[in-house]
Amino acid sequence: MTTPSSPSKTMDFYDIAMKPPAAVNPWKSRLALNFKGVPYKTTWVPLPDIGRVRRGLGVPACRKLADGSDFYTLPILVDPNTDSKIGDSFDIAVYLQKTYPDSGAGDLFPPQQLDYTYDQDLPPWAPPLTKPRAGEYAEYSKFNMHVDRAFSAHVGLMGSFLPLDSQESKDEMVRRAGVKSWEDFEIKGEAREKMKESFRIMLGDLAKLLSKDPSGPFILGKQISYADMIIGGWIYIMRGTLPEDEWQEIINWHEGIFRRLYEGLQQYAEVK
Ligand SMILES: N[C@@H](CCC(=O)N[C@@H](CS)C(=O)NCC(=O)O)C(=O)O
Repeated sequence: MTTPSSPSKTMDFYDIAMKPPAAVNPWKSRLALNFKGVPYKTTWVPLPDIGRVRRGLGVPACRKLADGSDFYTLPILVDPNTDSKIGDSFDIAVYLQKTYPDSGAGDLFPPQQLDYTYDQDLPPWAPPLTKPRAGEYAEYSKFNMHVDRAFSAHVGLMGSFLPLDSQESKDEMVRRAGVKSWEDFEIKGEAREKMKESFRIMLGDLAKLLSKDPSGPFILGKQISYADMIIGGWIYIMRGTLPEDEWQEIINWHEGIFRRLYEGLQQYAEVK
């Protein structure tokens, strides 16, 4: 198969439906798609329909539920230019870089060392989002896993504010988590303050990596890479979920280094 160097047909990007106009979830891929400047449009899938849609497209599950059964997730990217279907955000970024190396704003994976690990145990309700892979881009893949672990451990601060599109979508999450109601997801009072403090410490470690090149706002200074989108994807989830006062507080921690990253990525944050 010949691969077009710049795609002409519009790709389909599958994201979880939220109350319009919110886009909350697969921001890493959205930032990567916009950075590569490829044509795509979003298909919004209600949470209870993800399994049906993913199976319908013939894309195998990339996560497991705690009981070992398949966990059907988004994003998925379908590219009619090459007849490809990709069902994991890291794979989507690698696919875009390999298939369209000269498209858009540059290389998503410039070689770099990404010194950051998060080795604390995850709570049982936060099963691993990603597995690291060997070979090409292994450094980015390992970083992706550690950053996913670090934010997943604190996702309790955000979960109850997820602006899902319908009561059915909320009911599905409640059923799966084995809790009584949506309100049970909210972490309040002292427990919230404790989790925020742990979040502040975790972000402090990531801030060290981001401040390596003071010409910032990106890890490589003025040059954006997928590593910035790995962190930035989570910052956009925070933006779409945290209450305004908490968002303002958290985004300004550590001398505003994460606010500058968020602002630096805004040029690639269009929802199409
Ligand atoms: N490793 C996958 C993880 C994707 C993932 O876990 N997606 C979650 C949202 S963050 C999802 O689709 N959840 C569906 C559900 O909870 O039903 C990736 O990076 O694409």
